[in-house]
Amino acid sequence: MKQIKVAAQAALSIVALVGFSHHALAHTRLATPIVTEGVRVANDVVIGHGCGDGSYVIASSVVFPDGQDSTLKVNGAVVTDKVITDYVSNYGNLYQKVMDTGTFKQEDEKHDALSNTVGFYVKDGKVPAYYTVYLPFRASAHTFEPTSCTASVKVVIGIADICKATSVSGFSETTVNLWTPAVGSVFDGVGLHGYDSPATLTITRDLVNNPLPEGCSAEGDAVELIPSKAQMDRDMPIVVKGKQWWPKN
Ligand SMILES: [Cu+2]
Repeated sequence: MKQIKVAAQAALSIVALVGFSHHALAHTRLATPIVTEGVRVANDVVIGHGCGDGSYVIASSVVFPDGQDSTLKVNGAVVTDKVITDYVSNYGNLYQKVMDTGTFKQEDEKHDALSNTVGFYVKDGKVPAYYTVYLPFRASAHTFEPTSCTASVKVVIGIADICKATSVSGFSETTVNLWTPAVGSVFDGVGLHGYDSPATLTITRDLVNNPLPEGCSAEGDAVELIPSKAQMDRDMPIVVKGKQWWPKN
């Protein structure tokens, strides 16, 4: 009997260890990270855990590449003489927040000067660190340019899960989880455990209805779209009624 008790205690302490190590938990990713072109998808940002000290997630900020000054990569190499619409003919304003104020009481989309949605934020929440949260949004159908060799497009997303609203200098494992591409913005999170580990949405070509044209390689081109430093610095902050709430100034 005594031996069983010891074993049970050991098991309990393993559970406790795992529980306190957020590295054992999932990073913030999309519920449906791979979709097919031409299909509109109800998707979610899935927040996997709170901050390093077990503190609550109180807000989250999401940025999609606007396709204006975003970095384009084709088969891993940066391309500067093309634009995203050479590959995805309808790129722009494809993402809409699905309203859901059950967990975070306040939310809004972020729009660029042309009213295109470039991201969204949620705030006024109090999510226990061990909870998983879904932030619903809709990704409209992406249409691949039929004359291009595009086989897939990976859209790189910038996300910040905020546990304490601080200034940039206050970013740490206990105040924010940054799931952003390292593009040199103040949201890179150098040294934090989500460094350069962004969530992505990959769209694959519908090879039945939109086969690769002649002259393409058998596997086609893998395209990647990454938000620019300028866009990250401009669009990651949470601004409510003209006033920046995060990061604090
Ligand atoms: Cu993590």
